[in-house]
Amino acid sequence: MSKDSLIPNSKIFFFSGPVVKGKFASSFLQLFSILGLASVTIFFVANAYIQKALTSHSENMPVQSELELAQASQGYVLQASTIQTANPNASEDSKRLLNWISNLPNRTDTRVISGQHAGSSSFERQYQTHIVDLSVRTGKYVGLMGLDLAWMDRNHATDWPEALPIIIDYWNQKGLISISWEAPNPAGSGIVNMAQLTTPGNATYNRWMTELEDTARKLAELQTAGVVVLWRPLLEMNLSRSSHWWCQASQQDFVNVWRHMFDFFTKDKELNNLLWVYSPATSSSSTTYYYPGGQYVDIVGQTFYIQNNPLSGIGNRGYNALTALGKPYALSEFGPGTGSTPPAIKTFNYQTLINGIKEYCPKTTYFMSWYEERAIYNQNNASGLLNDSWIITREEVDWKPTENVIFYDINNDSRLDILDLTYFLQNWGTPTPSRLDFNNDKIINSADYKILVNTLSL
Ligand SMILES: [Ca+2]
Ligand SMILES: [Ca+2]
Repeated sequence: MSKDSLIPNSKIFFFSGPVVKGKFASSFLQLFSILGLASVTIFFVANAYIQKALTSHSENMPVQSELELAQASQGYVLQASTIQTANPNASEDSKRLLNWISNLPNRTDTRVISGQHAGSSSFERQYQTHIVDLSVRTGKYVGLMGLDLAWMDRNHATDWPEALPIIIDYWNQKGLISISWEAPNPAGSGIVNMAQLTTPGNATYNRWMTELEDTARKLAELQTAGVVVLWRPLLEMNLSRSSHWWCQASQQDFVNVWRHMFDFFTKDKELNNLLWVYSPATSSSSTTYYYPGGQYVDIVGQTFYIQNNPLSGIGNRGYNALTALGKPYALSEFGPGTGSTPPAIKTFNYQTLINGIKEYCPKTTYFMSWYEERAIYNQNNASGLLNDSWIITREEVDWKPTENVIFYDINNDSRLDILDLTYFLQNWGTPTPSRLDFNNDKIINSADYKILVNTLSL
């Protein structure tokens, strides 16, 4: 390549030159001023890659072999900056939604999805109070609606048909969907021998498989409707034995049951619309003990009830250990009060939650407020919470981009910004076929760089 053709464009990192203009320049300058040292790091990394590109690549890259051209038809070369779903066959929407969620902590605002659980039984009534009435009061719908399949099982035949159209409509209005599953006891009652759930040839196994079949059917109905689900099964597995029948199993038995469900749903049932949420209860020691592995989990979270102490102390009670797993993190079940005792109505200031997230757990990508007394609707300052600049409401859920954005969005977070330019430079020289070859001339060079820069400055 011609060095002269690239060097002038690299002036973008010095805030001069004609390529820095319009919205991109504005957002870049904003990022630079806010992120400070982080942007300086990007500057050095980017320049290092420019220098590497200048010295190690030429305009005259080899012509593609027939084999490589055949591979091109299989899709783009994946970039290191793309977060992979645990299920390799996850739908494109599932993959893009996970990347969007993963990148939320990179933002300066609109970075925490607001969530409200709407219960399980009598779902329609609970949806009306917790979600709709809340929107009437605040002018905002929460970005994420939650429910639990408990009380929607085979013994409660009317609840699921009642919930299904509400879920689909919420999704079609840009809302995200979280479904927990406090599964019925496959042993009927009492202690369950967890090893039996993955070993055919016993009555407990047979009942468990019947429950999995029934649940898979419901999730398949959502897949048919195009709904991606944040799927949160076997939650709070580190609580005391009396809390849920799957609690305090042996580590290996629990991991086996999780992986068995994962394989059954993704391989046998081809449910490619699930993002798998690992969600223990708050603990200073055991939040990662039952982690089934990065190949079986997309998002990590925890149940957190704050009592009178707004999120301080969460670092050593789950946040540090869970975020270290390298997955997006969530307050996947949140509420004021203790686990067993909810607060009185209208005694908790809900703005405390987002203020606590900013101070103590800023990597939080979403929260899911629990229902009834703990719900946003039943406590104070719902408007203060939902109008905070960090909060994402349903109107602000923007994971689904236009075709043009998809084409240039290298890190798949549905935004065109400095991160894409950084990743482009980091991946300079990627063998074609590559999505970095924007002009489709089988070479990744300064021409593609110019196209990206011009796109970002539109
Ligand atoms: Ca992007
Ligand atoms: Ca090219």
